[in-house]
Amino acid sequence: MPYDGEVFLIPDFLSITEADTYFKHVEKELSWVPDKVILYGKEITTKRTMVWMSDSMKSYTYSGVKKDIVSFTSLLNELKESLIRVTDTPFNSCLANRYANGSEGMSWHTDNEKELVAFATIASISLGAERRFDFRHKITNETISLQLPHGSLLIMKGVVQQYWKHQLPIQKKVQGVRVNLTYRQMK
Ligand SMILES: O=C(O)CCC(=O)C(=O)O
Ligand SMILES: [Mn+2]
Repeated sequence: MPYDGEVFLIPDFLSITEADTYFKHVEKELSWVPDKVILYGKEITTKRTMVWMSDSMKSYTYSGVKKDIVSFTSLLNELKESLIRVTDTPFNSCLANRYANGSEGMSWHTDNEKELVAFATIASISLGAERRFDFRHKITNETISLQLPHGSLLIMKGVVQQYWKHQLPIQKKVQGVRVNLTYRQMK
């Protein structure tokens, strides 16, 4: 980021072989469920699917909607341990999102839920189809776009969530599945 927070992208954090292994693993082993979010006061079910994983918690309520939480698979726990070493952040949970194709995305938001440790680093691994990822500054409206390839690591750090929103835009031309793993530090 030019100002107000730090973002790092490591496009080849995982080798293609490692990324393929993780992608197959999450496709096969995770029980993907649609997300429920409150939009304009109404509960809606998203097309994208998700899984929450945590070291300890069993459920968590966000925007009035209760989410089930499962334990880490051993492979995703190994990835957590390596991200803890690389970023020096004690991650204890992971939100996995699955987008079946480019008609699914996630609209503008910040990751600043009260359950998250404030200003804590978030580590985001992308698997599968490459997608664009946008940041928009809350005051200046400056927009910055990145490409998130298979096996990349995006690190969001410091005050970035206070000043910038982010989105995964819909990209109708993208055919393939994308999975995103965001490792987080919950209170
Ligand atoms: O899929 C992505 O890259 C973004 C996901 C995201 O922003 C979130 O889970 O909060
Ligand atoms: Mn987010």
